[in-house]
Amino acid sequence: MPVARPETSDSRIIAHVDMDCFYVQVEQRKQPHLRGQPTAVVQYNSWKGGGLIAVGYEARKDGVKRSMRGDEAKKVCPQIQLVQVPVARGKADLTIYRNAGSEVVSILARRGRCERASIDEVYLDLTEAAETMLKETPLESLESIDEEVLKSHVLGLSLNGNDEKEIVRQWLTRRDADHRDKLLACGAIIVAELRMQVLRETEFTCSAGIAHNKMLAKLASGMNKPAQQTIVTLASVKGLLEPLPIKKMKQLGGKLGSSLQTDLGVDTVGDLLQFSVEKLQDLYGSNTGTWLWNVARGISGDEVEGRLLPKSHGSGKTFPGVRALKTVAAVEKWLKELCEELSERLQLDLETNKRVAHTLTLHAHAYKSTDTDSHKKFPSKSCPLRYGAGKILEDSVNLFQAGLREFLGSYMNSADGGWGITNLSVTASKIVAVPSGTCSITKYFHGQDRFHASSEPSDEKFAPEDDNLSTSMTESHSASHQTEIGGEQPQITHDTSSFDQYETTCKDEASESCLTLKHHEPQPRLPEKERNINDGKRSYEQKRKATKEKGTSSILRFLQPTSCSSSNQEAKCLSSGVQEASGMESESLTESQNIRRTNSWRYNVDEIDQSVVEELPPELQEEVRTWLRPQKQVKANTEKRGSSIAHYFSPNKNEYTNPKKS
Ligand code: TTP
Repeated sequence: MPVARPETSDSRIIAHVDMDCFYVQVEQRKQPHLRGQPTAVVQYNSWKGGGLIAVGYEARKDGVKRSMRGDEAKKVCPQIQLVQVPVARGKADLTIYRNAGSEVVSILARRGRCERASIDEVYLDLTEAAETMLKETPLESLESIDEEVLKSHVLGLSLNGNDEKEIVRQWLTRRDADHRDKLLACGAIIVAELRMQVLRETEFTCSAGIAHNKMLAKLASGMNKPAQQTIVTLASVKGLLEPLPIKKMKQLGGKLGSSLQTDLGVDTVGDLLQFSVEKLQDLYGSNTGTWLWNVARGISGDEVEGRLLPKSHGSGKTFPGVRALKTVAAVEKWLKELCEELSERLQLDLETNKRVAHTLTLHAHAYKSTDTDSHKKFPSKSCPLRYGAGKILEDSVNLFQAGLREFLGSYMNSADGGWGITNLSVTASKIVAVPSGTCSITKYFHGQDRFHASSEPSDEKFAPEDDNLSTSMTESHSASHQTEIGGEQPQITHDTSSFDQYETTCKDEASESCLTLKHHEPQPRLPEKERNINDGKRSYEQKRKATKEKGTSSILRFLQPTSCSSSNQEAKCLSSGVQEASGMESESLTESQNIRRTNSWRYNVDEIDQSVVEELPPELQEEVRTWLRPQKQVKANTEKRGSSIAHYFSPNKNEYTNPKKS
């Protein structure tokens, strides 16, 4: 849901930098003989020459479009060079592009707060740098201005066939210019310098939009490509926005945009101007109504977040048409590949950036072959993330099975047949820095429990409303982003939403987890000691067997409702920790709901496997062991020490005393 944030200041200087035909540039740097040649990057599946995922500007001139397949591109441009995207584990491997994006980010971050918005997009807050420049060097006294700055496009500036660069020079150096325009001019100089630096150090060109907020900067960066920059002056905002199709605006590509069209007859942003804020609030609620009113006027208070790293990691694959996965075994096989990739990236993130992810989400697109209810969506499911490829796989399989049961409904069992999976992805999100303090186990696991239902995971990656503008870091395969050709071809599409959509939940979560920290306590650990990516190389079956033999393998598994007598309930219990991604559930629970939920936990002390305890951070093991001692003693101990662990495991005294009898 969009969030209405008032402008903090209309003299902020925000830039949006977008790499030009990014994958093509990366491939051209790798194979310099491709430079200057019409080039496109195609997906790994070679059917009909492979689907084009990035098209170089030389090829675009010849009429090649991203919606084409390789064979079609060759028809319109016979000399086109088609480069296949790197492949690993039977799917596209985007590592080379991610790394290239990181190179660029590290350069852009030198002049101001930098937010990595996708694999090839960055927001910069250059307000401070622009103010400093303006103080130090009055623009009217600038003696030489670089060509790259003079090539800027200044929206609203009348050129009248005159020398464009000269007009831009005059605009940049106007003595009587509005202060905010002067800051924009400084922003343009800084961005041009940064772009040239990127070119020198990486050999990549990029384009940029410079404006007073993120929304306007983003709109402008794509207006003049490649290797150019566009400035949005305050005076040009109305003219820029008015003709834009409403569905092209960020967050208006989906249902909200459709409602504006059908219910209010709003086709362009300009059409929205006729509605008062009260009217929009009446129709769409206070927040969304205000946000819409702001959008129509180019108002957006969204801050550039200082974040150089991705907000989530995802691994996914499409299986369209006859390639649909029709058995649980086939799904498990692919989940193994996806989970191993995800685990490797999480491991790398942990080692390199000291960050941990808290939530695992499984998304799928599915169909039922014999069903009137074919529009029903496969529910996205999430659970706390446990490190180690084997554990991620185990949890993903559980999430999948929980989703499948729900998708099929009670009248159909989830055995093989009658259904097909056309898209599968696993995402690790809620990534936070490993805190330097630690938290108590109670708070840690309570935190994890909260994470279960704290957001709508499908919004993180597959928000239908966001499918029009941005791209993101993760390879994902939302149907809403696909251009299916013949319904047969795998299509690499870009997650268009994860970054922007994800921000609010991540931010909230991060601050929330900070609240649980006690800085005087020892260094926290990951929930699992097993973090070795080699884990994933063990077969899933082996892993499962081992888990079964060992008993409960993790504390999260242990923390599940019992009374799994019926097979249905058993199945539910099996998917321990699985919760539907149903919005702000735990955040909005009332006290009584919380009590009810707490009371639903049951456990059996006898079933607690020693390995569960061993998986805990050493400083907490003793606390748990103490608690596991005979009831009386535990009770005395916990009361004396005021430990909250008992409260967590034991919602009420009777169950606590003898859970088996309850
Ligand atoms: P974009 O920024 O959308 O496009 P681009 O960089 O190729 O070209 P432009 O100059 O017009 O911005 O996407 C960035 C990269 O993401 C792109 O090079 C390839 C990849 N990508 C996909 O893999 N699938 C997709 O559906 C899209 C849109 C992009």
